Amino acid sequence: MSPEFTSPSSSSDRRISVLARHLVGVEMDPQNDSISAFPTSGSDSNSAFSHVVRGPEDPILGVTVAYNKDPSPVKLNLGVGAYRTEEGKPLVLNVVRKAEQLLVNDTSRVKEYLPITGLAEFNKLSAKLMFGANSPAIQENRVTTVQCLSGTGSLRVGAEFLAKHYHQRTIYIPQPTWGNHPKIFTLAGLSVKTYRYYDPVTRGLNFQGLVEDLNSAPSGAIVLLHACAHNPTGVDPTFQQWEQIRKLMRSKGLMPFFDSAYQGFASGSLDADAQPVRMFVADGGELLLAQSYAKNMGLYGERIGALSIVCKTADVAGRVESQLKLVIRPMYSNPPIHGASIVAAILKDRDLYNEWTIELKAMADRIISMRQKLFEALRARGTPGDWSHIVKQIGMFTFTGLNSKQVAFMTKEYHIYMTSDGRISMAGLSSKTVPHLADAMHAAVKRVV
Ligand code: PGU
Repeated sequence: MSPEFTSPSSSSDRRISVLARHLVGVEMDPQNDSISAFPTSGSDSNSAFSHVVRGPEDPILGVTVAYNKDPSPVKLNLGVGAYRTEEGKPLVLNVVRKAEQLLVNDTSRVKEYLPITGLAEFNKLSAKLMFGANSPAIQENRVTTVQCLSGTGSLRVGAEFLAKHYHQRTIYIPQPTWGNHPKIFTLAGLSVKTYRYYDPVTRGLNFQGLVEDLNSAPSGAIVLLHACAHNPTGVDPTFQQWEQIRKLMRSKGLMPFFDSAYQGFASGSLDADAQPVRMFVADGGELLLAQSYAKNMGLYGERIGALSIVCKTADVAGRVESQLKLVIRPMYSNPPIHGASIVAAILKDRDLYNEWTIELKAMADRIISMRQKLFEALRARGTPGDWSHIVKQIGMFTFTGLNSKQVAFMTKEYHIYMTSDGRISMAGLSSKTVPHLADAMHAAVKRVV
């Protein structure tokens, strides 16, 4: 039913009319001075989308949405894996500011489209960063690297390529893993299965389960591996275990797909964190790698990352690249220029690169010191349980072992926001907020089972 109004005569009538229009969302028809309804106003029964149901918030990014709505002055966001300073502020690295200044000052730079594969210099430098300057795979031109939209975009492009051109469509992902993995891979056309990874009893790696599950995977299946600083568990295999995983995977012809979102955040060293990937490249076999600069350069919103595919020969790599272009072109045509230019400026200049490694190490060290502080705060409170996993786990997150009820309690009573699986982003914590978190965890463990 569309509301109809007669044309207003007096000024008070006009004001009432304006108010009425505001309230019911109707508009004057300039032709006959009457008022007709917006197609989308009032009841939604005439909308072509009236059947659309509201979707759920994202389990990770939705935590920030809830946090933003909370007016409490003591609220704390430990949901999203984003680095914060001791003052709780987002950080733009100094080296990034410098690189941006260089870019701004260079008036020869233009804003033309990049090629479908992105900035060539960025691609070369990204491959070098992960595989190492002397990597035979790079020297033999067996690697194709394409610039993508951060880690997520790199995973998606890699997955679509596999779904189109690889003989096996099943991808094994660790249990648990980053919540977006199964969605990315399923939508790209792969079928997702899991392999055992984490043992809640030891709060460590279930290596036996991992080996058994990969052993029984069909030959040629794709296996998603977190390159370092496993999300959400903070549990990584030792180098010895990586070597066993590599041998097992190669013997069964399983295809490694590395997700590297935290290079430099695990140990503070870019080279040490690249070691597992380099072990797989050194054996001459093939693999995929998704790289993200969101965390290690703090370029979250620039959406800058890369997909590399290491192939057996340069000829295969060239053909693979031609097909990656066909995946990318109808998806987003070509990638944005700014983030790639920042990364390239830093990676190609020795001084800027060194400065980056120092800033990166400082971020990693601050996270490690937060682990120690939280661990000590819980010990000081006599919080029941063994919390040594807080200092043993690696990277941005602690997988606390708190259950979803305890998490809900901490949010309700202490305004602490985290994902419902009990993961906390250590990078969101500071010396000032550790006592508040420790109080909340103590109360949660004591009062909620
Ligand atoms: N892979 C893993 C393992 C990740 O943890 C993340 C980000 C990504 C890929 C994707 O990062 P990009 O930003 O696309 O480069 N995970 C964070 C950030 C929030 C999110 O879920 O996107 C997290 O808090 O788990």
